[in-house]
Amino acid sequence: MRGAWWIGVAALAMMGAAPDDAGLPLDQAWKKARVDGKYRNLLGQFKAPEDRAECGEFKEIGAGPPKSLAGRKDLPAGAWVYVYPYWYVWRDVVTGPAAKLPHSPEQVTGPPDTPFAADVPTAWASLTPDGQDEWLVLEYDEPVVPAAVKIFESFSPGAVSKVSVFRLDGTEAVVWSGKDPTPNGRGMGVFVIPIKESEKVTRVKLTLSSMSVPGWNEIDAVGLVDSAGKTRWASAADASSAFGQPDRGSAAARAGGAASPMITIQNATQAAAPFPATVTINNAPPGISVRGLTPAASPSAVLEQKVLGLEADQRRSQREIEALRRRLADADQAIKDLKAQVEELKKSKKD
Ligand SMILES: [Ca+2]
Repeated sequence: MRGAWWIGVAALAMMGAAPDDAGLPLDQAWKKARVDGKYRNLLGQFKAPEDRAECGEFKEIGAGPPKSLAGRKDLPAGAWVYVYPYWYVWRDVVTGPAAKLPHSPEQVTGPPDTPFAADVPTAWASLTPDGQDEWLVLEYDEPVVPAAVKIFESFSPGAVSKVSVFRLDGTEAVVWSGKDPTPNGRGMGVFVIPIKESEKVTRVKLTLSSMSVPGWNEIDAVGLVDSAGKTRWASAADASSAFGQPDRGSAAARAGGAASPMITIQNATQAAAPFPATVTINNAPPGISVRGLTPAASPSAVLEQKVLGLEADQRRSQREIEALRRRLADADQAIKDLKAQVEELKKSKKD
């Protein structure tokens, strides 16, 4: 009996491992579908095992969709790659180093590089400060079992309302939702979300309640911490909208954003009160200059941004005053205590 049972298990294991049935392990399939980094920003993943008859184990067809999926209305436009049993649809064909436009989602790739709270071009900013709620999707080169997500919020923080990860079969799992604890008054902060997830993931999606947290809720970087504690940085990113790029992003962004006021980078920096205007330029990546970025600001948008910056500055000063008051009170008490001790000593000497 025992022998027969073992033979049965071995037969099942062989069937499971046979490439004919299961295809590649999903992390290998993901890398194969990316074709050595040629494609980035996955827009969708569709199961079509029957297409192996035509495509084999792997095929790049460029613009899709394939015949098997023709007629479906939910298919994104992009580059289609088949790795049995899935079609992967990519937004980007990488032909060289990615251009990092100021405030674009690509500014969230790589480690954080915005050293202080300010509206600077090294972080992602949405098209409008509060015109709509926003999303940001980060993609990582290496599929990992995640232990945490670290969100570097660099301006008007506190708007993240939901975080989800995408597993390698394309399914999305919400790992956190609620009120972002990053203090809005502090100007910047790092929001760390521990994750319990047993499957490997390659993408992270943030949802931001931008409408309910005033100002541009800017994100500088999003780290994906693996189960060994190593932090990975995104290699590609996409967002619902981007500052200075009214033509990209969702239909809602285009409809709602086109009429919204824009401000130039220079004005935005002046509005972020405590930092001098030169900060933006000094900290911008090489090659980025202020010239030709965005149309001139409307005066009301500049003033609005200036008020936000001054309000944040005022809150910071208020906290510093409160801290100084507490230190003064502590010092007063310490002096009183010491005086009392001196009196005690004098008294005991006399006695
Ligand atoms: Ca906002």
